[in-house]
Amino acid sequence: MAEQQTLILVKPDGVQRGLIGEVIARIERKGYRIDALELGTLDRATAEQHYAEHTDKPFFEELVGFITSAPLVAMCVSGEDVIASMRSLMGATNPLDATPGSIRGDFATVIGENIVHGSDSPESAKRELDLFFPGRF
Ligand code: IDP
Ligand code: MG
Repeated sequence: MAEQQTLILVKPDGVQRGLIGEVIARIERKGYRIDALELGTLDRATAEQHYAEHTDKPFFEELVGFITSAPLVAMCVSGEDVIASMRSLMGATNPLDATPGSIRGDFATVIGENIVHGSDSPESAKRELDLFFPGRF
């Protein structure tokens, strides 16, 4: 058991579909805390840094184009083992594989529009929180 912090995004598709409240409700109902929350449109440079691990993937342009296309909500979420637990609440990357009851399993149909992002390790969480909330966590 470890107290952790993670970066959660409600991506532009989630915001446009009116799912900000749904995602926040699931986070709070689980028992995690929201330590910071901001709504805004990501600039290209920040998006490229955020998804740096995917630079060479064929879907990189689509990914960066989509994540910068409209406002998103960025949150710092904290609690016991929150990094892995939020990945589980989110469901598998491809909504086809995401378990019903998970966010992606309940609300998404295609991989490019899968509603949420969550950091995948303590190292990613630190890097991503520094990018979205510089100097705060
Ligand atoms: P994750 O969001 O579950 O951590 P990653 O593999 O880190 O998944 O991919 C980042 C995001 O890139 C995914 O959430 C998804 O929106 C998008 N993505 C991943 N693979 C594909 C693909 O094959 N085609 C289009 N988009 C993809
Ligand atoms: Mg990822």
